[in-house]
Amino acid sequence: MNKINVIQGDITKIPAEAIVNAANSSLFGGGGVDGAIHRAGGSLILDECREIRNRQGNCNTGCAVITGAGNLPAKYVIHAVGPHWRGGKHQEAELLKSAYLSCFKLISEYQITSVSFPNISTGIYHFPKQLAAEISLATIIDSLGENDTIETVNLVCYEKENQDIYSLLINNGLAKG
Ligand code: AR6
Repeated sequence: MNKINVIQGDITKIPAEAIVNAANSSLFGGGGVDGAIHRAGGSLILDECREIRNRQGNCNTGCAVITGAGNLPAKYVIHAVGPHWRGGKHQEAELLKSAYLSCFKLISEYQITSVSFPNISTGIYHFPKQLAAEISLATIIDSLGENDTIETVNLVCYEKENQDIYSLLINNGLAKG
């Protein structure tokens, strides 16, 4: 039985088989949750990101790659690149959905049983929080229906506002596709 948990906290402190990072295309780290994950995980993660870049170049917006998790309480980090919000007419919604779907492709491939997601794109990339939560929740619920291995999905909100948005959506069954 799949379970979605909405948790307020620091994603680097919550054990899960995979932790999703809100990365950028360079995969070289940055601020926000990306900075927190690289700081807590140690240099091994950046080394693997560098290898991936050498192999395949940038990770495009809407795509994701997977590395080990270094010192984090996890086995994998899935680095997903969400869109930078530029007013809403630049395929931001589709690209955010694609970032979550790319994570689920890797979750299936690596037969991952538990995963924690941050609120991708809603910080430094300024994606509106309500719309982002609707897209992520709908995409996650759809993906859970097509995935045999995943048992637990943690929606880890650093900000209480995001936690409240998710809780309301789940309680009211308002997730939109
Ligand atoms: N645990 C959980 N969530 C967190 C944490 C944490 N430790 N820290 C921040 N958040 P952001 P983006 C939340 O800015 O908008 C980086 O420089 C934060 O409150 O981390 O996708 C990358 O390298 C927000 O709700 O990611 C990119 O250049 C959410 O994580 C760029 O930022 C996402 O905020 C990506 O921007």
